[in-house]
Amino acid sequence: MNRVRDPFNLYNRPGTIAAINILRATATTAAVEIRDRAEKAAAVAQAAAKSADWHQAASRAAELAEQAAERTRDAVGAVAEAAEAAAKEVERALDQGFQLSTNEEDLEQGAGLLPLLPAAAEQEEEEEEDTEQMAFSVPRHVPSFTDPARQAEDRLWAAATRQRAGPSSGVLGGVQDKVGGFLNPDRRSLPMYKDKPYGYGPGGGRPRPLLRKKRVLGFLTLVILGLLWMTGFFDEHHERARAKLGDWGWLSSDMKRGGKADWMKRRERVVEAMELSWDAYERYAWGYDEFHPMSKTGRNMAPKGLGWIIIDSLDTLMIMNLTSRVTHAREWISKSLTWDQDQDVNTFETTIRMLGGLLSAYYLSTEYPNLAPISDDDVGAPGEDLYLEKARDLADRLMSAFDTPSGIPYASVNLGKFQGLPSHADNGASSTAEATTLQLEFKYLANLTGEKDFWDRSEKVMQVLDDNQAPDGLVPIYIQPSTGHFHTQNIRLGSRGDSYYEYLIKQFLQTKKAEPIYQEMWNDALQGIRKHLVTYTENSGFTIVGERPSGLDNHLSPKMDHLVCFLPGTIALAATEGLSEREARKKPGFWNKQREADMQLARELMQTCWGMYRYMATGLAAEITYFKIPSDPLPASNTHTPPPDSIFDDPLGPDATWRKDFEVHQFDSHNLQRPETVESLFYMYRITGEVKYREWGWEMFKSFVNYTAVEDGGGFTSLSNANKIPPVMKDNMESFWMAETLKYFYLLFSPEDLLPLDKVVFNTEAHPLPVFEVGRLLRTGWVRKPRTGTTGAGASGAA
Ligand code: DMJ
Repeated sequence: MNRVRDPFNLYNRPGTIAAINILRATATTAAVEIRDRAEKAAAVAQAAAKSADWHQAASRAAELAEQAAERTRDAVGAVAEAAEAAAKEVERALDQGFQLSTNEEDLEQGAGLLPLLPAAAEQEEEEEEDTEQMAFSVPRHVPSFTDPARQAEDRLWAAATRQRAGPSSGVLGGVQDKVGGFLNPDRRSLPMYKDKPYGYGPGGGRPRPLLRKKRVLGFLTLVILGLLWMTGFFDEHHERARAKLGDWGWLSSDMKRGGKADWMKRRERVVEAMELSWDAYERYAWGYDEFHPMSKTGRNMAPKGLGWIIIDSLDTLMIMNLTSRVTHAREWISKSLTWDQDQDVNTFETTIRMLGGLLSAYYLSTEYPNLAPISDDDVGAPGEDLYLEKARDLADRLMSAFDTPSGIPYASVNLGKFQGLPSHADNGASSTAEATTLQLEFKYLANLTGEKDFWDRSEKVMQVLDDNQAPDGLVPIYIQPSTGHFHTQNIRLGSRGDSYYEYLIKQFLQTKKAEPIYQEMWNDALQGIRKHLVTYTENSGFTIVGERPSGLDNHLSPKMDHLVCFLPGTIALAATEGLSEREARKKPGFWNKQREADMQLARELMQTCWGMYRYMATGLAAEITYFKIPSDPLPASNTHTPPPDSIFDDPLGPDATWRKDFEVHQFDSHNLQRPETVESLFYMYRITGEVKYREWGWEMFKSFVNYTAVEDGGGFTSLSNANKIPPVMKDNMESFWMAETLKYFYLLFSPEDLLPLDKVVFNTEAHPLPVFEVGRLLRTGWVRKPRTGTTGAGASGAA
């Protein structure tokens, strides 16, 4: 084991060890980040000097330099916080009568040596012992909540978040008072890293000679902080921190002068919500697959964890340019993630969240290197393919789900055994949406790796399903892997049905419209939706999409899952094929009556989904909403005028007529932080350019912040009842809160050229993947069977 001298003879003082670890880790991360930013800015500045277009290059260099300065301020702030906490712990030790060793002989002989990297060493030992893993055991990189070092760390961090009672004593006291006070007027509200593994950051746990002696480290920290403080360096950081906290109590600065909304400021609020969510997870449940923000605990879904939250959130962190958090996530993926576990997982969920998340991270880190740049992610450097390697490994395991008699994938796979497993329920049937929402991911992976099997197996599913010739393109929600035939007659656009439709049009767009077969299937389905599922409410004429639980020839149930609210955005995306409505209307030979009607349907459904939020006490939609429709439902083709948007401002409040069209049952009144409505608002705003969609999104975002924020830096949580104030909280943060909901809010408030819709397709978990060209190897390998007719008489006749 590496050792250094311990002149203070502090060995076996867990508090001290923890303090030094925190200081060293924080300082290392800060130093690396500062260096990287500065190097990048310098490189661009040099290029600017040589560049012909020096104006543009110089302004880019200035931008980077500003970013570097901002990161530097943040990083130095973190070092200062850690220094203060560490110093307090040392003071505490000294207060307890702890003596410094001055014995030269001791020092010469190395007595009282302090082990380097104690956390890492302990971990190594644990790894050796820990050969037998039990289901749901705690992974290695999650700290034990009972070990003494952890408790000492807890004290440190608690100390760093407590308001100072008075001036502290000891060598560091005066500086701490000034720095601490300057940096953080209300420390309890500022989230801090707690569970960051020791040595985290590029360079891992390698000891750095300069930093070995804590006296040198402490001295250097003090000198740097002193110099920076004297030059007024902290003033702006202080302002920034205070502004952030002040603004959170809603929301004075989101308007420009003249009463116009400042969308960039509103977008910043979303970044803050993301930071709070991530930091809470990082602090209380790092490495776990589930996060329970109220009890501040985590839980795993597999013996060593699956990275469920880390991987699902990664591209949102990248898009928001939260570099240090991306670095931490990447570190975990590099050091702790393994798919080699004897664990059954859901094929669909693992594909859309984990495979989709990794592929998206790969795409963003290679195609948008300026988003959250990480130095060792550069082309040519080791580790550049980390995300792709992990994706490929996972995909190989998930492919075992497709080993079925029909080619329809099984609901689950055992990752470690490479084994597909039929569902335990539903007679072994798979959900239709689950079987048909894997294609974007596997096809992109085929494109990246050249492995045709990924393409062929996922495409085959579409053929087997379509061979059933579902009337009017509407598919029952279960399908049998053993036969390839549908199971039950239940048809809906909510759970188990939804993303089948979504992936039809997105497959068409993913391959630059080279596969018209999927657009045809989408068009059939949309006509089927109009014919069988769309109707209007009784009092105010809202447009809804109901369900046919007993097949197309039986009754229409006026029920909408929140999940159905992906539909307005997807209809608009299909109508313009990713263009803005203005461009689409101008494009020669493109616009027609059908596209016009589709946009109208998208607008009307969007309004209904917005109404589902307006109806609720918290302003947050329920999981399921029922609607009042006439006993003989009106067909979509009926002459119809949707209500004006101002209907939601009705001064009659709870007695407003429009409210009579909505109904939420108590057991459906939960809100799971779902993304579908803000997802649609994002598409609707991008495509129509109508600001009202942004405004609706802003109202929703405020409701999330007001009613789902958890005290004590816990982030945000789901609600068990969103229809009462205060709401009943549920103590669970879904991974799609950071993966999807916050990402779509961010994109809704962002300029339109960020991830343009003609360049990317978002998978169903909001992970952006690029559009690409099909080639001779990877192209459509099947044709549709001729249709034999349609069924049902539409909403009116069949009800
Ligand atoms: C996410 O996992 C995906 O959006 C999926 O398509 C539906 N369910 C959740 C979000 O509600």
